[in-house]
Amino acid sequence: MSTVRRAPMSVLAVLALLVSLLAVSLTSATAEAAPASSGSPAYDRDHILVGWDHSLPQQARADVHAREGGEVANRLESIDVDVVEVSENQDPNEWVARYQRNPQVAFAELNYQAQQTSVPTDTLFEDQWGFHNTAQSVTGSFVRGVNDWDIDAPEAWDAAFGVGSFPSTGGTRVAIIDTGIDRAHVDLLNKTQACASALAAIGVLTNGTCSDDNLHGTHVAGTVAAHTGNTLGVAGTAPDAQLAICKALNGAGLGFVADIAACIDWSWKTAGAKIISMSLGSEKGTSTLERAVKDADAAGVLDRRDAGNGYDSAPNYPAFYPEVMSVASFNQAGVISDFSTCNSDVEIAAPGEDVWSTFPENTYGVISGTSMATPHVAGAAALVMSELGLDAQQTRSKLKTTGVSGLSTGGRKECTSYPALNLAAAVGEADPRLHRLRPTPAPSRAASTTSRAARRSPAPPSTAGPGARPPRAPRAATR
Ligand SMILES: [Ca+2]
Ligand SMILES: [Ca+2]
Repeated sequence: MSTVRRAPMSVLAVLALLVSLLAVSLTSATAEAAPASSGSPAYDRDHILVGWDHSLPQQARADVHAREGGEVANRLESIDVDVVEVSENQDPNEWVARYQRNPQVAFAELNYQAQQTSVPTDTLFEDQWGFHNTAQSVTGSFVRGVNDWDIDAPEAWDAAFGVGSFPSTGGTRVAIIDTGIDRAHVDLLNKTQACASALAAIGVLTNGTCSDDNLHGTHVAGTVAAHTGNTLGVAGTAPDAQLAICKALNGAGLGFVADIAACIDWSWKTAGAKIISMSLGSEKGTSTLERAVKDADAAGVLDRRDAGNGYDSAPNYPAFYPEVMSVASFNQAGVISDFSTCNSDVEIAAPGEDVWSTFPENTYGVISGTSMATPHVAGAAALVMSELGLDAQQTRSKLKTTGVSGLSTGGRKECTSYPALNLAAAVGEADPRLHRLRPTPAPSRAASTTSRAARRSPAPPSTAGPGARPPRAPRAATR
């Protein structure tokens, strides 16, 4: 598969134009900016903007300025707006109010600061439509995307970390119960703070060993917390999150309830995780699993679990327990995935089709499944917890209430239009108006030296634990 993609020239041109406009507006501003307060963007303390009706004569404008004591620093003639200097130590908000009261003034407003939303430098970011969807063509995908069906990750990262900053430590600890992890993957290096496995079917844990002999767990881990902005590979939903990995599924993607329960217990008791991400499931509910998730819940740990790849509405455990937040999958066209289980238990939907993330041995690959949606929600929960200081239940509620409506059910009667995860809304993006200023990203995609194992698809492992229904497979790599 080619590693070089066509970059539409029109998009590139638009990008360059927007970036240069924004750069000019920022670098030419020597004025001091007032810091953004909650919900309000930063603005220029030294100037306000005063707009006129085109018909108002110059002399009348000058009279208004004379009356208000304003000096014109610059005239934006084509749009009839004056940039007016605010006297030293005076509040531009008061100046705006004063000018607004003058009937000859069409409008007066603060000179807000705009900034470019930072798009991380990761070479495969353009394929990560779930973070930022511009209807780009995604390598390995046949789905035609629809603009902005994504979780608005760049906006969220800006709000959380500041523009251009992607810290790789300091975040919430997320446990992943799966097939393990390639800890040495360059995009996951030093991310794993605790590691164990339980594979003997009897719930006995071995500490310090959690290597991934499948690929599923490594892929999930990358979606949660891959190093971001490191000019390499993929970005992670919560770049600063730390991982606790418990391997309860073997190389074939299968595991037993006793081992999964032991891992749940380990995740919060020993590994100190605040969030548990489980991309596994069984159609059989068991009291053992139920007790394990209830205990974790009582300890304030948030369980994320995919709703299953059942193509139907049958309950899937442990997702179906009320303590566990279950996650459905949607695609880059804003449609609930055909493989996603839909039932009354689903609380939120997240990107789950054609998801690019880390594969073992420093490679990357694209796979689909509710397994891929879950780590988006787990990562989002991690970011919300650390940024807003919320507990598990508050985080769960925040993710749901800030979800975006309008997902298509794709005509499936068993599905409803679940809220679509929106990371920016969940962490409280500073200024939603920046959406409109956001340049279309066309990150330079120089031939990557990183091996890009496009669709490395070995026999797809079962998503699931015991008794799982093998996924129907309209697409090859559904899991
Ligand atoms: Ca977006
Ligand atoms: Ca990366």
